[in-house]
Amino acid sequence: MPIARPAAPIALEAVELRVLHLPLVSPFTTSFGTETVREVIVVRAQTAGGDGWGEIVTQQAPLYSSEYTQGAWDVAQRYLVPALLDAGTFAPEQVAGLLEPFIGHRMVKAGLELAVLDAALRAEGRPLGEYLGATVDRVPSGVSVGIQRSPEALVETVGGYLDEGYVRIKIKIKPGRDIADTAAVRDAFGAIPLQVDANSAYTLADADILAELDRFDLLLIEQPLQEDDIVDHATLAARLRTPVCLDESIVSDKAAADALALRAASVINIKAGRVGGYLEAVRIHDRCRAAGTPVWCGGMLETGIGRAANAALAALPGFTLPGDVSASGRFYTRDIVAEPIVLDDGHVRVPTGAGIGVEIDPVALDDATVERVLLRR
Ligand code: SMG
Ligand code: MG
Repeated sequence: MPIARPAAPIALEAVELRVLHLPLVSPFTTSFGTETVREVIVVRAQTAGGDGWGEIVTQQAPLYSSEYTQGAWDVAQRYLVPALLDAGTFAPEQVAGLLEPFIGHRMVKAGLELAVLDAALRAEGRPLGEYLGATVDRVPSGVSVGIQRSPEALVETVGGYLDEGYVRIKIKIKPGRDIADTAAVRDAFGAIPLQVDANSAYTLADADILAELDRFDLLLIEQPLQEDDIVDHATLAARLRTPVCLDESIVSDKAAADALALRAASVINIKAGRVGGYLEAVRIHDRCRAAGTPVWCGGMLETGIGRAANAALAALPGFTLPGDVSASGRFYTRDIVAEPIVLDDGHVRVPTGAGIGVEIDPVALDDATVERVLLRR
């Protein structure tokens, strides 16, 4: 269902942007690199009716996608925030249209839209989950596990997360760290819900190796090939028994429609940042639900801001697989929100407070801030 009841317009007075550096509890390694500190941009929309918060989920370097933090920092100040400040009074549903002339930069657009949406919903006393169409009050929590030193170390790390109660495990793979890692986890833990994420590390020439994963009865393989390899993904999907799920390739509802039409994916990972916002994310959800295609909510190592919003999104009825919606403590010893997201019986609660439903911890926010700017009308 599209948004049942739109939000009331807000009068945007100023936008504060901050670059944060948040140390990770342990290094996070994917096929494209290792992160030890999360660099992220937090957005505060100051409106006549109060503040709203959003998060721009770019990474320091353009390795996951073409977006990166200093590029986001520049384009936000130079073009996107001024376009919103010039518009003055508008509804959250108008943000995407106001920013549409500017090509790409979807993570920036998503962060700005979320801040405006949060301000509007807080002013109305409406929770984001209710606004987006959530149908449950908690969501099953999966965890994304980075590549470890060895398959043995991976088993130990996965065991720790299972002990914490996570209901689904995703392991990162890359060429040379795929079959043995997956086999080690299957051998150690039996029939747990398990999936793998390659972050574009393979080509169609690797199809034989990827087909070896079929014997592990995985929930899915996520983004084996490059972002723009839609046809190759379709070719690969026809060869594998393991369902192919797209992440990086799905940059919009249109991209989702094309991928489904070409049978390039039978599952879709929805990330609001990657697709330009929570409203576009709902459109993809609606499309996939109508097509009978399962979706799940991806993660971008969000702070409590994006993590709370993701829990709301993941509560929509088409999210039939557990998402990468884990506890704040999965990545951070100290989140920037007053109520960190916690794991409760393998689930994360959908916040019930107005807007994103979590309050910012101003001291934690200040302590993590490395750059800050205020843009006014
Ligand atoms: O937020 O739990 C999280 C991270 C989940 O693995 C995760 N995200 O490709 O799905 C993905 C990656 C993107 C970020 S990698 C640095
Ligand atoms: Mg992924």
